[in-house]
Amino acid sequence: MSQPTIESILQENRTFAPSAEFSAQAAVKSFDEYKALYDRAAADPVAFWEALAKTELHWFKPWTQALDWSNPPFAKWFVNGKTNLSYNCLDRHLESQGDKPAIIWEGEPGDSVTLTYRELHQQVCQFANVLKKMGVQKGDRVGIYMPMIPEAAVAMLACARIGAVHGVVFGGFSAEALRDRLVDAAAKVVITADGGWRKDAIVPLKPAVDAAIANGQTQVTTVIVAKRTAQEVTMVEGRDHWWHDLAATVNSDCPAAELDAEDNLFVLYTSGSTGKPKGVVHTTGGYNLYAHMTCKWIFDLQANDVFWCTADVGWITGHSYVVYGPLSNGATSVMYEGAPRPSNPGAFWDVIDKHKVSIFYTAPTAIRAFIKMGDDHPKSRDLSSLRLLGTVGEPINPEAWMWYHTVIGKERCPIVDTWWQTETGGIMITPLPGAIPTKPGSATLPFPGILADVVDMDGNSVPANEGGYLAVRHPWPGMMRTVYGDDDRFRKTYWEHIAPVDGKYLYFAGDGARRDEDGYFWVMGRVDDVINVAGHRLGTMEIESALVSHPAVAEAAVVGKPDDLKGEEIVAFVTLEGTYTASDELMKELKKHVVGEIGAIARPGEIRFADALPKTRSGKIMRRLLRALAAGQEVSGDTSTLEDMSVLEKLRG
Ligand code: 7RM
Repeated sequence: MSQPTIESILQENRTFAPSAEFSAQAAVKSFDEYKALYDRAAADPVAFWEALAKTELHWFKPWTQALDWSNPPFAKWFVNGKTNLSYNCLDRHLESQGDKPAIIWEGEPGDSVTLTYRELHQQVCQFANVLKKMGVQKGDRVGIYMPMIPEAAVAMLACARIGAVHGVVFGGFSAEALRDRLVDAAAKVVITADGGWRKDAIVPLKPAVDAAIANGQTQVTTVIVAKRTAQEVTMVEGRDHWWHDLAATVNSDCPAAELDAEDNLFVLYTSGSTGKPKGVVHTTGGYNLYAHMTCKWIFDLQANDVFWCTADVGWITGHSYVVYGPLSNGATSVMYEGAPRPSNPGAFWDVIDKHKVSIFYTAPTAIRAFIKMGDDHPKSRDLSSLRLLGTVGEPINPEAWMWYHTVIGKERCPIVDTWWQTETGGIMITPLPGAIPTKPGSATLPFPGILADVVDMDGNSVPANEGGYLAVRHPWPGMMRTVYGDDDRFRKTYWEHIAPVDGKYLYFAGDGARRDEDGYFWVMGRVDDVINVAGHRLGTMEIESALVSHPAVAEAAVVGKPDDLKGEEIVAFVTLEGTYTASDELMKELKKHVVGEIGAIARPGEIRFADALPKTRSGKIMRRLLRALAAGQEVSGDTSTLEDMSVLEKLRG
């Protein structure tokens, strides 16, 4: 091995198998069945995906080649095949289940709307005609900056229907962040709303669009505004139009365009730790197949399931598991506008109770927030409709996993801890819930057809329980195709970090991980965040987990601070559970606790108590900012994705 990667220092040994009842009804029913499926797919991944593409999706015209990998790292899947994602999500379900709910939407103030497949199809066709009328053509980029209302899904599906490329920008982002993305994508049209409801207040959106366009950097000539909150907005004559006014001028007859499998479907921006956000490009056929299959098998979709993924459509999770995955499968998808808030900390449990949600998919950061709010909220609602739980976004610390398992799942629901990225299009490492026993904190095993591994810098697999780089050895249909307008950045960021082995390219995910003796993956955090203590490279996850396993700690983030002697010293930022207060005693106790859980090597040199940690809007801790604070430096680089600027001010003290 040319250089040490990451050392693994924490072990978690509990195992949870699905119940016999769950396995019996699941798509994949046993570990042996998973293993056989996995091995068959691994022996010939292209044949595996090709067979599924034939049976699971509608094609106007078949492909001539399933995978073209002659020009790595630029993959083409289902070459020359013609299909349409909106057709696969809507039209093909109309005859068999036109009256089934496609989207159950719940607004924060308690208003709700159910759209059947037939109704959603009608709205999508109508809005696709609006887009055409406004001059949107195949290949044009369309910005979507909306709250979580059904129109957001309608707008996405309408773009997909006519071959326009959507670029959804999370509605919580600032006008500047929106502008950067609109400029990069050269979007001419933006779809927005007057505002949305969040935490009992109206979040205005239209003014941010106006500000993003104001200085003339974007190419936007048309803004379409859905009415949600009905507060006063300024409409610019000739540029701005109300959604409902335009819709009244068109019919809802709009056949799905026969698109090429490799036509661009969307661009979604993801912030790297440095530099400007990358526009991750996904294309039509491969993405559709991947979102479809992962949603079907991982969430074990059955005819009567009510599936709720809490992600905003501004994130990849919202693209793949609020809109495209569930609808492609003909499932019922719940969309919720709001968030748990002081006036209703049990808001999520109300949604589950009211709509009889059977599958619930959320993020560890949300789960830790629920724990902090107390068990009374979930315990006072009827959660008996739940049968399966999922998490995504970060490693889930075993404490949070156990709480999710007992308090929400009543020890009855399997938990799928799903590892994936904006770049991967869909879930990559995950339990199949009826087949794979889970271990708290592990995303377990790769999805069939995904040749994931933990490797060193030369691309060699590292032995069991040694840390290394999470990588994928073979292309998969849902993989990103490039960085928008920057092929070079795509190649350098993801494919050249680890040297190609025998001319074979490996996808480098940027995460550190280890595999245990059963081959289970344990993600240890971003390799950019690794801390180097006296020559030992430690991932952030394990130390944070050890801290959170102390009853006083609600959340923890650890970073390295330059140290003359050791290279780096560990600095831990910690938020406390409600009943605890910061003290020197507690600090000493926490340091001792980490030493007891992991060993002296992981002893934090410093512990700083904080009210809150700096997070991105999707809940990921921004350790880059904490690193600067710990080192006493000014925070530099992009902070536009920070959820709450005041958190940073407070930490600065
Ligand atoms: C889906 C999403 C991707 C990064 C990824 C990891 C981290 C996501 C897990 C996880 C451990 C998980 N897309 N990550 N899921 N780490 N266990 N189950 O989050 O592009 O926004 O982020 O998130 O570091 O590389 S993303």
